[in-house]
Amino acid sequence: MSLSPFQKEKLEYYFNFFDSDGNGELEIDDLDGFMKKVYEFTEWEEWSQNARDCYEIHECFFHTLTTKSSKEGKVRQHINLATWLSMWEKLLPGAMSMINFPVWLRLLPKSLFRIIDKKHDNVIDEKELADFYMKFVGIPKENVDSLATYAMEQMTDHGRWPLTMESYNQMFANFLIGKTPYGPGRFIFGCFEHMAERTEYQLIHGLEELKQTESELKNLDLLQHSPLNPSSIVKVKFFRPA
Ligand SMILES: [Ca+2]
Ligand SMILES: [Ca+2]
Repeated sequence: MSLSPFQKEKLEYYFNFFDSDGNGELEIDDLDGFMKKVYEFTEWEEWSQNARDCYEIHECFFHTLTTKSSKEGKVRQHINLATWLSMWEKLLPGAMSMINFPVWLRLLPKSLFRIIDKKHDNVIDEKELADFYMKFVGIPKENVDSLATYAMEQMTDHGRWPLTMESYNQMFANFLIGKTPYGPGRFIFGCFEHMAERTEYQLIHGLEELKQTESELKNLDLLQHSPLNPSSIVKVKFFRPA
């Protein structure tokens, strides 16, 4: 399966998200730098249960990543972007939700949810999301508030479906699986709005892309809520007229 340009952009961001030393490769040495960022953001003590859980999940992620990418019996110690993308080309086909991914990947959004949910009330609110966008993703302060407001509207259908662990997982699956820049999963890291603007008009001109987007959103909708309930987290307003 080939990745769409938007998927490549998202997955490249996700690669850099873990490449804490910025050397263009993922390796076990990135773990400490990544965890340092987590400790600074969450203010967790290193010995706390939250910190240890997060460390274990990401240690397993880095180890499995290198093992999975081994070639001809040789374990790769360093994963470059091309290897990372080809891993996703194998993992993504047929996946519709996080449950379709191996455990070592399924734990990542759960861990990220715990990182963002600073108040530990099992729901991500707008302030927490804004804080994450600004301090962890590095989105400029002047853009963060309006972005977080819009992101929360889109991810919760204007507050109807709070951003719990369950719905966050579905957003994260849409982040990984969504081929077009119109699903709510683009707000996981909040830094892809330029793609939505750039391709806004292509959507209505490209029937194939429209069908693709519709089917992605339909999948998400079916997973999110009962098919009997017409209320959907995904609104038609993604399809803006030219
Ligand atoms: Ca690195
Ligand atoms: Ca919270």
